[in-house]
Amino acid sequence: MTDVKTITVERRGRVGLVTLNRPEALNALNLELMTDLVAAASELDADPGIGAIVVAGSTKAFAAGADIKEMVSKDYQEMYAADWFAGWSRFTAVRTPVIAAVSGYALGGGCELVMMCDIVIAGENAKFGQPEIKLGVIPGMGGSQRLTRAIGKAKAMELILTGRTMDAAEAERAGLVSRVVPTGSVLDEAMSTAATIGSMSLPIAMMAKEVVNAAYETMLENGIRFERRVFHSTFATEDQKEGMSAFIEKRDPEFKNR
Ligand code: CO8
Repeated sequence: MTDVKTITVERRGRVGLVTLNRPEALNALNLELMTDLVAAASELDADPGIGAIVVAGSTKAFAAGADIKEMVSKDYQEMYAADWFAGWSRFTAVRTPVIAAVSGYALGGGCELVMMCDIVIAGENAKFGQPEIKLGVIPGMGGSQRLTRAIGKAKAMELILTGRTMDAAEAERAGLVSRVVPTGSVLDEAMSTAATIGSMSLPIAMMAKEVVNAAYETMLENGIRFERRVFHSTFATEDQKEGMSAFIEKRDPEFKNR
């Protein structure tokens, strides 16, 4: 597979490694990156020589969210018409097991991408959170639904309503991550877990993934669609413009409606 700008793709034995590559924006998930990542994951998924996929970021950031600069000036009509983020459903349709190797920030859309993966190996420096409320929006890539299922309502409410981040130890206690390892070992641990899965029967691993997801995802689709529509409607508010502009201008937001 040819490398594209926003990601790199490698095949190591039966493991496909996709590395997010927008260091200048802490791997913020813009449309181009989403398209590239979804295409790469789909291509690896279709390859019977690949038994597991690892998605990794950099040491500083797995991904610091959806790209605020790309979204700041959009209005409700544009968000709704483009069905912004709907492309991620192709990532969750991947049948091959996917492991997130998380170091540094996994915030907003980055945390939501982590939760779309099947196994999460986190470094001690990992930080998880849904800070969208500070930007005058809400999670839009499944965070309100998946975080609530992963860590329970009380903790999900606290994180989503305050924008507070969790460190790796808290995320492990809460059930968001599979295992915490020293930051320098995250990729090795993720690759070795992937190699173990890759040594199993691929169709059986796919079946195992499918049945676990049946427990986790029943009724999830409706919730995801509802969340995305409400996310789009935040773009009809002045506070979304103010929250996102304030981030880009490196100042505190002055929300009109508080
Ligand atoms: N989008 C665009 N650019 C970003 C993002 C982002 N999410 N995060 C960081 N960057 C950029 C910064 O603007 C900066 O660029 P520049 O050098 O041009 O000013 C560069 O990356 C480095 O960032 P910082 O200087 O801020 O780095 P720090 O180490 O000081 O801080 C933080 C790191 C704490 C991670 C900080 O960058 C931060 O708070 N980022 C935003 C986190 C956030 O709010 N994420 C949620 C985004 S909204 C979202 O994900 C919604 C998802 C669900 C709905 C989907 C929406 C599309």
